[in-house]
Amino acid sequence: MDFDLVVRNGTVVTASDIWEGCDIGVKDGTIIAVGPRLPAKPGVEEIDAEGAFVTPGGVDCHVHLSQVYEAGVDNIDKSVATDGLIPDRENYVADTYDTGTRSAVAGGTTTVVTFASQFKKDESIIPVIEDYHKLAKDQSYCDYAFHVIITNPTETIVEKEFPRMVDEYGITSVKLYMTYKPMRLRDYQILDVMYSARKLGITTMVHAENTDIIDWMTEHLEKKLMTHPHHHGTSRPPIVEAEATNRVISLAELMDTPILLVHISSAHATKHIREAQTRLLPIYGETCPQYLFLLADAMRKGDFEGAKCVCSPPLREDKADQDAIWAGIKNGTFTIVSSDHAPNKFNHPNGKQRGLQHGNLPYGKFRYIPNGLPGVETRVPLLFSGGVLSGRISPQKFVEVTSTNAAKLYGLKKKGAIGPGFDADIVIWYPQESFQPFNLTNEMLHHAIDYTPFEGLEFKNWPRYTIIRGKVVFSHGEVVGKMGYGQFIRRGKSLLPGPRDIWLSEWRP
Ligand code: DUC
Ligand code: ZN
Ligand code: ZN
Repeated sequence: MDFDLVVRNGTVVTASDIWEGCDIGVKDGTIIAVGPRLPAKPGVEEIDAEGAFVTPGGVDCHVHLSQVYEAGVDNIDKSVATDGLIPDRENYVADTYDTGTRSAVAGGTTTVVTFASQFKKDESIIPVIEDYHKLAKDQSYCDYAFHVIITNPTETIVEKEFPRMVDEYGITSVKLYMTYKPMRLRDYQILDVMYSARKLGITTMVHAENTDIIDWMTEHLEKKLMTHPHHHGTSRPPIVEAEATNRVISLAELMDTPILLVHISSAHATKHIREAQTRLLPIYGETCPQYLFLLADAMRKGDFEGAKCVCSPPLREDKADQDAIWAGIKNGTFTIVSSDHAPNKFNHPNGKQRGLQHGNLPYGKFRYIPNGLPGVETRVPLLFSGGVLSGRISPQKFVEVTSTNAAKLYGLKKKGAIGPGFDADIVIWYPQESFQPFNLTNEMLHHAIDYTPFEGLEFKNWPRYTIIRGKVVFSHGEVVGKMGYGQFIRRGKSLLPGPRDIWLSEWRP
């Protein structure tokens, strides 16, 4: 056959199967054959996988890049942004498309879906989408697509612009926040979004936390000077996530529309999702490596060191929450494991240090610490090393939750699998016998952030090659791909089950 790349002798894994001694034949960036001893003409590029695992490139559908920075930085409503919950990301406090996607490919991720974020006062999402296109164009090392964050769902936006978003721009998902003053939607507004999303086949992602509990707890903790970074967790006990999760599942059931609960951190919320799925509602769950590998004690370090691990929902106190999340991956409650790469530099006045700028306390005030952690590069290796190689999940489950399901959920039809017709997005691991486990340091990573929350963790393997559409972009620790190689991907509708046409009242919206 006429290949231009053959990956030889791998242990090829898909979401359902493992084939040892398997080759992958690639032509013009597409996989055209998978099987043993593929015949290739002389001179064709070959990579010997040496019996090592070969998996589909990671698909990370929860990545924040260049958010706020430049894309309407003049547009920020400072009066609401100064509550510290929207990080001011000018001065490269966070990752841009350049640094963030460089980091992605170095960790075996070949496609990211990032966010184009509307500001509350914006009356149109079209310029928002255009702004993010400008930020990403010619900047990306890997393929990319957008979700749109909706903070102001006007009638014009949901009725007239959502159809344009889907048809003209190829964007088939939105994210909503139930908390954060500058972003949150009331239940009424969530129904407005769901009503339109249902008609158009849009997947709605929801950040589910009860905003009034958070506000009340934060005010009262502050009066008692309980403002150390770890009290970020005190202000958001698991019931904060569980109540909002249960409520938004009810809204989705009323509207008969699929939703994804993003970054789920606790056993309680997981139970609500599981129960809804058991009733066959199209409710999907996402969790993240930080909830699998870190606990709240990471926020207790030093006076302010713990700010590095402040994210929302917070890391949990109780190992039982972590165990429930692992169980939820195994039993299928969690459709995907994403990074929620939401980075801020630690040693920067506009980064985590914002938490020290109020009140002269050595441990600062948690409410001003920008929420979020870097993790786009570590997600796939963490799940492979701490999941597959530690015996917690099978190689197939790893592929399912880090790649295949994400591609299906978000309508990335040519991504997420090793099979004829799929893009040749491939990760080749090191043969296990020859790999020397190591402890991670931030210097090994390729992001623009000055720390990793996973510092010191042991890795038992790491991607040896990352290949995107048939091109090697990362090899033996070095990014060899070019900025701008990554392409924008127009997405189709979700390939996972959608509305069921079962209604709770006589009126069928
Ligand atoms: N939600 C996210 O999705 N990412 C970072 C912070 C947050 O609250
Ligand atoms: Zn969120
Ligand atoms: Zn996020």
